[in-house]
Amino acid sequence: MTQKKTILRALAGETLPTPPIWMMRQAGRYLPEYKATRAQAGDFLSLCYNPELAAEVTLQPIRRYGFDAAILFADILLLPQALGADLWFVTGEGPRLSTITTADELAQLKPTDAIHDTLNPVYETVKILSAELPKETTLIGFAGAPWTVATYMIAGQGTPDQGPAHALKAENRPVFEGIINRITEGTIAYLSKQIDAGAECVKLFDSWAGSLEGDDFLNFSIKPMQQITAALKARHPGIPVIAFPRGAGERYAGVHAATGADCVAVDDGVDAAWVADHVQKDGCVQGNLKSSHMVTGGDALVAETRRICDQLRGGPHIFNLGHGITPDADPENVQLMIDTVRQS
Ligand code: 1CP
Repeated sequence: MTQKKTILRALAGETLPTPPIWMMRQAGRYLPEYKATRAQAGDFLSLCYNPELAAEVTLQPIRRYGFDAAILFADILLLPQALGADLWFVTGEGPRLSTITTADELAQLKPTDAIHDTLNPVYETVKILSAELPKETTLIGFAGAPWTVATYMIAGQGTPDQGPAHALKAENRPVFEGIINRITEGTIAYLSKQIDAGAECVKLFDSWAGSLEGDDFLNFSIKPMQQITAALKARHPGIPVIAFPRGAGERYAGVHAATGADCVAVDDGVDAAWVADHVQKDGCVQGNLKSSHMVTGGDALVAETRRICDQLRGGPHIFNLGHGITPDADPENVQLMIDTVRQS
C-alpha cells in the first residue's frame, strides 16, 4: 500500500503538521496557459465538453504549483443542461439558461437516467485525470448544491439576491420543491458516475446558501446536501464529501453533523479562530483566505496565510481560499501563498 494522499488524510480527520493545499478556480483565467487552451477550445462550454482539453486545464495548475488536489474542470450548470435546459455563456456577462418556473416546464425535464448522454464527456475527463495525475494528488469531483443550481434554473442567470428563486419558493412551493428534488436526484447520479470514473472526493458548492433564512437554510441547503451525501456514501462507502454552504455565517457550526460531510468549506466571512472552536471541532475544515490577497499579495498575504494556518493548526485542515480566485490575480501571489503554507 502506498502512503495515503495528504488531502485524503485530512478529510479522514487527521491533523497534519502542514495543511495540504488547493485553490477554488485554480484552473482559470488568471493563468496564461488556461487562456491559451480556452482559446483553442473556442467557447467555455466546448472546453468543458472536450475531455482532452478539460483534463489539460485541470492539470495546468498542478504542473505549475504542485497543489495537493486537482479539481475536475467543468461547471455546476452542466447538470441543468443535461436535464434539458438550454445553456449558453455570454462573454463578459456569464451564464444564461432557459428558465423553469411552471409545473409544465418541470415535467418536461429529462429523466435522471438520460443526463449521462450529455455528461459522458465529463466522466471521460475524470478517467483521463485519474490516469495522468501525479500519485500524490487527490482528484476532486464536484457539483452545485441543489439550491444554488435551482437559483440559476429559475432565474436563467446569476442574480445578486437570488430573488426569482425566493419568489418561486414563496409563490409556488410544489414547483420549487420539485425543482430541488429533480436536481438532488440528478446530482446523486452525476457524482456517482464521477466517482465510478475515478473521483476520490466530491465537493458540493452551495454558493448562494447565505441568502436562505430560518428553516429555508435547513430545508433547501442542508437537507439536499445531506440526502446527496448519504446516497453517495451508501453507493460508494468511504467516499469523502466536502460541503460548502457559502455565506452560512454562524450557521457553519453543526454543518458536519447536519449534512454528514467529512469536511466543511468556509468562506472569508467568518474568523479562523471562531472556525477552530465551532466548526473544526467536528471535523476537517477548508478555506477562509480572502481571494483578494491573490491580487494584492505582499506582507498582508503572508501574515493572513500564517494566521489562518496557526488558528487551524489544532485539527484537520485543508488550506484554500474562501471563494474562487479571480481573473485579475497575479500567479506569483499564488506561489507566495503556497510557500507560506508549506513553511508554516
Ligand atoms: O470564461 C471562462 O473561462 C469562464 C469562467 C468559468 C470557469 C473557469 C466559469 C463560468 N466556470 C468555470 C469553472 C468552474 N466553475 C469550476 C472548475 C474547477 C475549478 O475550480 O478550477 C468550478 C468548480 C465551478 C463552479 C461554479 N460555477 C460555481 C460554484 C462556485 C462559485 O464560484 O461560487 C458557480 C456559481 C458557477 C456558475 C458560473 N460558471 C461560470 C461563471 C462566471 C459562473 C458564475 C455566474 C454568476 O453567478 O453570475
